[in-house]
Amino acid sequence: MERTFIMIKPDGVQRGLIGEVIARFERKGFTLVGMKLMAVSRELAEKHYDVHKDKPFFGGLVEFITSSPVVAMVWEGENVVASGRTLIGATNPISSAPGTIRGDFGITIGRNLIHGSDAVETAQREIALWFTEPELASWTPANHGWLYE
Ligand code: DAT
Ligand code: MG
Repeated sequence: MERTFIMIKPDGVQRGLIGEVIARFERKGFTLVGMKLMAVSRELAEKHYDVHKDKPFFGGLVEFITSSPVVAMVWEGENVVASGRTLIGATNPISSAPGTIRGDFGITIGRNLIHGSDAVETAQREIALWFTEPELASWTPANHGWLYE
């Protein structure tokens, strides 16, 4: 079973979309194995977005992520990394399809509501960065046999 790191960004929390986002992952069939609402330190934000440190938007991105609480989550399921990105939609809400989280609720790239790991290796790195092992619960939902062959 694969795991991915999903974060509802400050705009999603401030706009009251926590439940909306969780509902979409839940009804798809994915399993929530970790979740916390937290203020993000500058150090954590910079580490999380390290790959973008030389981009012109890096400073603004770190400011934004540290400006108000986020909801950090780990979701589990078959191909949840790629499938999670599909649920989230394209980075720029101009191009994110209706029916995706960004497509339904976002207008601009700098306020695109949600983060999702872009690859299995990235997910492992991000989960280790945001969560400790005891914060993650391994469990099998009762409907497992109705979700997977
Ligand atoms: P994603 O979040 O879809 O993985 P990314 O990794 O390319 O996208 O960028 C990380 C975040 O940085 C993205 O969600 C929003 C912000 N961002 C990316 N490109 C940007 C740009 N050109 N201007 C402003 N913010 C940008
Ligand atoms: Mg990314």
